[in-house]
Amino acid sequence: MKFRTGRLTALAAVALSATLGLAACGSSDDSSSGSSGSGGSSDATVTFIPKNLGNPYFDASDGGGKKAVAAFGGTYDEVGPDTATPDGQVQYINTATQQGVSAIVISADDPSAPCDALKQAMSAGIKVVTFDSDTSADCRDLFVNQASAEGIAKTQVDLIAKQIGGSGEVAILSAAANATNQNAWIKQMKSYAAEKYPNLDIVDTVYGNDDDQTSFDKTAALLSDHPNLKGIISPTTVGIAAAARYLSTSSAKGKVALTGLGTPNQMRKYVKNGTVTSFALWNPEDLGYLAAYTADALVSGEIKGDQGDTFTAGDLGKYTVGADGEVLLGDPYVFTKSNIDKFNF
Ligand code: RAM
Repeated sequence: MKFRTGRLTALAAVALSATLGLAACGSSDDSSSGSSGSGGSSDATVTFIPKNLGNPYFDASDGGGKKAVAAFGGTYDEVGPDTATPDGQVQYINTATQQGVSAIVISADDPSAPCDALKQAMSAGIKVVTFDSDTSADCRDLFVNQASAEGIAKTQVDLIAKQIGGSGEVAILSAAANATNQNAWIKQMKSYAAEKYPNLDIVDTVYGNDDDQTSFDKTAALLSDHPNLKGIISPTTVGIAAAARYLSTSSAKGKVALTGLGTPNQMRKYVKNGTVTSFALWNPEDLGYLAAYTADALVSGEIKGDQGDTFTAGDLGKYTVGADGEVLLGDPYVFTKSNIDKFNF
């Protein structure tokens, strides 16, 4: 997979400086006049809209986007809601459309709530790229997918199965109930678990809304509602960090296993103190970087977005548009005590 630690360090520095440069909330306008990278149109204005601001995952992914936009010489902006609610992104899409940006790059909180606004943007000539969490296919030009849903699901179920010896009660602590990405992964996790681990029962799915406190409270409720619980899968970076924080000071530490999708920087201390054995993720910086270059390839006319179209995404190299307008980043990566210190995002 495209997961190069050398580049990670540089990207982490960019992500950090992007984060530090952000206003507490709202917009981080930044015009760049860097040198032209491979395949770039050089003057695209690209607005990133994350599911929510203040989520370290999107600080990292949008930081990767900012680096890409600087490399091809465009103008980067990031705006978005504070909470991941279904229609919270609509006003930011409308503003970007009024501003006449070249492209909107969005991780959607809901598959359909932002659709009317995105369709208006597209009819105004704006290229729309979803990344991380897709909309319905008719509301965007392309979707930059971090990894296949099957791969993400299988990785997490195999991790929890290994940690609990293949049998027992497991619960899922997800993000928002409408999140396209988590819902696709949960569906695949349930069918894969039923087939591969007949003695592993997924007994509950709860939603922390990608909010730290809600996710923390939902973890406490899961433990009291299911006294025989052996494991939790949290396929969201906010959820797994909050669940780890709860477990780390509770009597369930070391007894109830926890895995899912997390960032190494948020999870490091819980891996080191024995609350968590292993978890997974892709490189969110690479994901944002690829999404920005995908937008630029559409804006410049290098690609139309048809299946089989190819383009170069700066340092990441060449990509091909697959079926259903998808561009795939790579495979999930598993973090453990023995490799976590190699990563900084
Ligand atoms: C959270 C968000 C994001 C998801 C990651 C794994 O940060 O829900 O959409 O991809 O977790």
